[in-house]
Amino acid sequence: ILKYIEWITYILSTVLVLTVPTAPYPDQRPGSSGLRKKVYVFQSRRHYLHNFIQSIFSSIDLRDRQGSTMVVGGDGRFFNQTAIEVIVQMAAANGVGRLIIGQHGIMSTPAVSCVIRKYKAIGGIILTASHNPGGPDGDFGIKFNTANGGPAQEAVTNKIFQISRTIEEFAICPALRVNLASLGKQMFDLENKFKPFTVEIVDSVESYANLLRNIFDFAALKELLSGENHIKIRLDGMHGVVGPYVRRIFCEELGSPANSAISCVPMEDFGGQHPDPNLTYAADLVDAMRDGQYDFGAAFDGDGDRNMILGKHGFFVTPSDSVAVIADNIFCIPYFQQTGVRGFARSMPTSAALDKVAKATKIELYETPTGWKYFGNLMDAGRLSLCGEESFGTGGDHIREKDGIWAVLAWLSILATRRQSVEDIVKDHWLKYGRNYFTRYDYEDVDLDVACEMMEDLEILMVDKSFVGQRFAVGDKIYQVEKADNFEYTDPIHSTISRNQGLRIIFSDGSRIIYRLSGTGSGGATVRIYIDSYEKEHIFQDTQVMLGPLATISLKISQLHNRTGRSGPSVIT
Ligand code: VG1
Ligand code: CO
Repeated sequence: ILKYIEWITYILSTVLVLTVPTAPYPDQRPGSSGLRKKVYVFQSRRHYLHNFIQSIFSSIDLRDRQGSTMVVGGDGRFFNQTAIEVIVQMAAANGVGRLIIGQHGIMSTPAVSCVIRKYKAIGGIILTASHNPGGPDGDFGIKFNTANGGPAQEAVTNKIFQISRTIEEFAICPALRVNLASLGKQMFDLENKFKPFTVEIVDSVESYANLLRNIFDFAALKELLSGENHIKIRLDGMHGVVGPYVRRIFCEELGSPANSAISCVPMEDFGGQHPDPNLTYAADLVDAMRDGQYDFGAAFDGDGDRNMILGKHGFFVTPSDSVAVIADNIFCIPYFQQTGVRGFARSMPTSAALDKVAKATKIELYETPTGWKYFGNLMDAGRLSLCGEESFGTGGDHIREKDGIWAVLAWLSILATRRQSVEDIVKDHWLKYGRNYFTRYDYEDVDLDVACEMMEDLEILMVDKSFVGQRFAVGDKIYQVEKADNFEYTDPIHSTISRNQGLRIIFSDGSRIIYRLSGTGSGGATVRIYIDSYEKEHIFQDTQVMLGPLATISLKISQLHNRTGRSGPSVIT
């Protein structure tokens, strides 16, 4: 009888591992950074989430997976908790030994990158659709990062996609319940397993804040934000994941007043807004800055990897300029004084402002396709220290993701050292290097077939021999095509080739028009047109006025308005 009771207790306390049959979906291809779909897709399609999570686990060799550590976090959007509960149950059933999860399932994308590296995890899963809106009618998304802390490389995402197309079953421990609220370890005995499965709930901010303390001079920043001649800042969390990070780091630690942190309570639907830091979606911040009350402003996206930098009166720093200014002032950041500067990089559509600094400082510059994953290899190989994208992403090699809070601390470090306004620093930069005017037009929710057809037609037109040399005139401005191609990148470390990364038209004065389809949308297509032009002399003009002729040419060449029936872009950045 005793033996029997012992056996019954064992069965009751151990968690059952089940294998559940499922059918594949054809549309689980990860985009620029993870899989993004409408929330209802995850809710209404049977096992849609399970299939994708199983595909992630199956993409990892069993030997690497068994007993391994993985990290899980999310930006707090609707469906975050539900997804994490499923991921925990599936991680246990798939042999993962330990999961490290941010308290309440909250952890920013840069913090996940930091924690993966710190705990030498084999990877991490981030529940976010980044800057896409959230809530029951919004988007949900799943990013997968690998052992270096960065977004999975194409080889990995391709493998995940292949598995998802043929998946027949998934493994799960349906009875396993985890408490996401209480910090500390929770252990579970699984049937047929020797080692217990451990879940560790960690403070979402701590490890990340520790890392930043070793990068920046917090004493100097504290003086800047709360010392005698302190400046006034306004940081807009846009109800995304950065709220707790902003409050802990800027308010509690660096002494900025509590009311400098705006919209810093994470919300499941981001207050109904797009958590996207640009002049359109962060217009409230721009308005609040206008009267000159604040010296510095910044906004972040849903998962905390993007940033927008503003100076007094809402002076806007383009992301392309931002990374160039940081590069030019890089030794205001103690971390780089210690590590030295190994290289700079920017995504192809990002303006060449950074190239000018690289040339002047004789530091290597890399031009990569869009998406942070391309920077990771260069950093791992010790060839890259600082990089940025025009899409409001900036970061260094302290982690393998772009990092919104880091970018703000980098700017504040420059302000603390130079004691000049943001506007003066940027204008000095233009005086020194000339100015790269930049704008991006986004046409959201375009019919996918129309968008693809436009890209195909454009490519046919552009590769025709007669295209090079052709002249386009608007008013008294004449641009002559010097080069036209479909951007292709050979990774300098692994020699892997990424094709089809954007159609480029480069004119004889160096101006560019670039067409790309977004890889982060959740339905339809988003057409992006990037336009930039360099000016040595006329550096204080209005961007839209300066780039107006090129914009007109870009629409003329692509026939975008005729094809889509649109009369203008949904968003201009
Ligand atoms: C966009 C941006 C790209 C960025 C990516 C992920 O991709 O253009 O620069 O790296 O989003 O950022 P696409 O394919 O839509 O142009 V995030 O903050 O959405 O993870
Ligand atoms: Co993001």
